[in-house]
Amino acid sequence: MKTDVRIFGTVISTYSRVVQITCEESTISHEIIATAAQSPQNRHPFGKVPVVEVDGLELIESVAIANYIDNAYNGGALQLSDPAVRAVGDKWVAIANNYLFPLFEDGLVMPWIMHNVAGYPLRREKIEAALPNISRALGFVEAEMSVDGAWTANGFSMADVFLYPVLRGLQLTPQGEVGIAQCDHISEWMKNCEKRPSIHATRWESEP
Ligand SMILES: N[C@@H](CCC(=O)N[C@@H](CS)C(=O)NCC(=O)O)C(=O)O
Repeated sequence: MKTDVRIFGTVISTYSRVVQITCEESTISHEIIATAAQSPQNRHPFGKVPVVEVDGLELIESVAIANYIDNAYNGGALQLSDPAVRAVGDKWVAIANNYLFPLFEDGLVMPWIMHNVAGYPLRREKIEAALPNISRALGFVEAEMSVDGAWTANGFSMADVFLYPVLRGLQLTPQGEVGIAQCDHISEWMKNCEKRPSIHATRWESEP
């Protein structure tokens, strides 16, 4: 039988997982066709992954991809309907994509991947330089969650779909694990997300 969604991206990738979680939530089939961002096969005009094929469309940018799949196959259930509540969710998706992901990826996730997977020396100076900003970012998220639950007060939504893989990638690094363990609200939210079948079904191979 034909797979509904073809994800051209790296197998262990934050944004491939965003698409995978959305497919699981929408109960449609999906597969990853392993494609490195820098490979000549990658069709993304800005050299990012994933590129997604669905319904004869070729889509890029995870917000557009996830919203399309949710709208076409899930009745838009991951996008909150009340405009004010939706604005809060959209704010958190934007925070995840514009601030948290670049900070975590550049400062901790990639240095550890380059070290553990590609065998390069660990770039300790890069990690040391990034840690204060990463701590500040985690502190901000933790404080927001402790006041009003931030995005979590509104049930599982697109904000969770984006924030979970971004924070999970960080948590899989030694310093990220320690940082998140110090944040009670973030830790509890992550544990709750992990009970969700879509999160469980899309675990990375590298996850314990
Ligand atoms: N704005 C893009 C970001 C995608 C992105 O940054 N993907 C990462 C992998 S998770 C990537 O392509 N990294 C390789 C690179 O930046 O060279 C989206 O939302 O899809």
